[in-house]
Amino acid sequence: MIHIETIDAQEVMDSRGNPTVKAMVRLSDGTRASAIVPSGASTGKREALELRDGDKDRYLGKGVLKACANIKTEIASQLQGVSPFDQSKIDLILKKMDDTDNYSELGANATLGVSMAIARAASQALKLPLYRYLGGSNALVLPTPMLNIINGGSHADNTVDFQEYMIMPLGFDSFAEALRASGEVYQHLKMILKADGHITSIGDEGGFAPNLKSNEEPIGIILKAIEKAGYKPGEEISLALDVASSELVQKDGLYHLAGEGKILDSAGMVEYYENLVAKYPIVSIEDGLSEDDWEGWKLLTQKLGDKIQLVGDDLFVTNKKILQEGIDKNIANAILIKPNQIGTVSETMQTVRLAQRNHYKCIMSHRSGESEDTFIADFAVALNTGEIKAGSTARSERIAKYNRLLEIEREITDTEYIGKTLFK
Ligand code: 2PG
Ligand code: MG
Repeated sequence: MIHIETIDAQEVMDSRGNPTVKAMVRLSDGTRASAIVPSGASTGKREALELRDGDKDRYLGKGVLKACANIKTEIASQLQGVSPFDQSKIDLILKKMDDTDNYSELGANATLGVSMAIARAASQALKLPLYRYLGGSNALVLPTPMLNIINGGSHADNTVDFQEYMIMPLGFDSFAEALRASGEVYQHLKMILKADGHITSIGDEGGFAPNLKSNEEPIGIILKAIEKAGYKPGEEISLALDVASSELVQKDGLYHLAGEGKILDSAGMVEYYENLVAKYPIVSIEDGLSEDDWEGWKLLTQKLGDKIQLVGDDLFVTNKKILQEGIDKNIANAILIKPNQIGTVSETMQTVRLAQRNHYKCIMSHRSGESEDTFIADFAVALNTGEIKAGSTARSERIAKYNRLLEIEREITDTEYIGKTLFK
């Protein structure tokens, strides 16, 4: 029987130049695989803990040597000899090793790295693509991408309060066509910004980061870019926002839109969104209200829940218990899925299953600090999430995911791209 022989770890760099964990696994048949863990900037309070060394002499305190040491010693000793083909057992062992409910002893960067590396090694030992190993023969759906082409908030040093302005290429028959159209819009957006005298430097996720006068202005510019590229806004390409509004709340409990000098309460924010949705082809808003504002979320869901997708990211932090609370209280209708918010592959899958059983849409997601690792591309297909958020069509750590999806689309015979019916 093939078993896990060695587990190792190394501190490597992420796309923002911060250190992160790479976990390496070797199986008894000689198979080797590794995985690199991503890292967020606008993190939810209830996310699993990312263990950082705090030693200011190294990487300004952000080193991950402790997490790597946890992998090399405690985790390796518990998992050596175990079959790599029983992912839920492996992840349960990891969970039981940590007495806290957010991996604050081992670090979720340690547990997730190991969990992903073992899944990858297992798939390679069986000579199966990762999506097939994790998803079985029913893994067929190529996710519709949400491409973040204008960056603001804590992902860029500009005056735009909202974190992400995304395009969703819904009106296409394949992932490849959808990606091509998105790439064309991105290039036209660059030309428009340049012509209007804006800077075209980019933010953490590869989207442009111009200084604009309001949070509405980027929407108009993106619509122009869609048209210039020859596509119909709202038919072929729609818009999605990640407001990441937990970042906007200040001590007074109100939402401060500093870029346009507005201070709003929850009801004011909901009204703001109702106006935007009435005016523009917006199909999805993520974290429209803060993770602590569950009353506001109720109102938001009442007002817009049957019109557009309302995504909980900081709100649910990929946690099935918090998602269940949201389901019980009729809050949001979709969940962002970030494996490092919860700490293992199996727990991520449990949350997706709970969401899908309750007709909440799932969006597989990268973090703003990423790497060349493409696990989430395979994972999205494996779980038929139908949607993925992986940044713009620039910067290799973003493109790696899209290029992997192109590869998967060529590989699968009965592949489905369901953009046209996603919101019908
Ligand atoms: C988000 C993510 C990814 P971060 O808020 O959805 O786009 O950002 O990784 O910084 O939390
Ligand atoms: Mg978000």
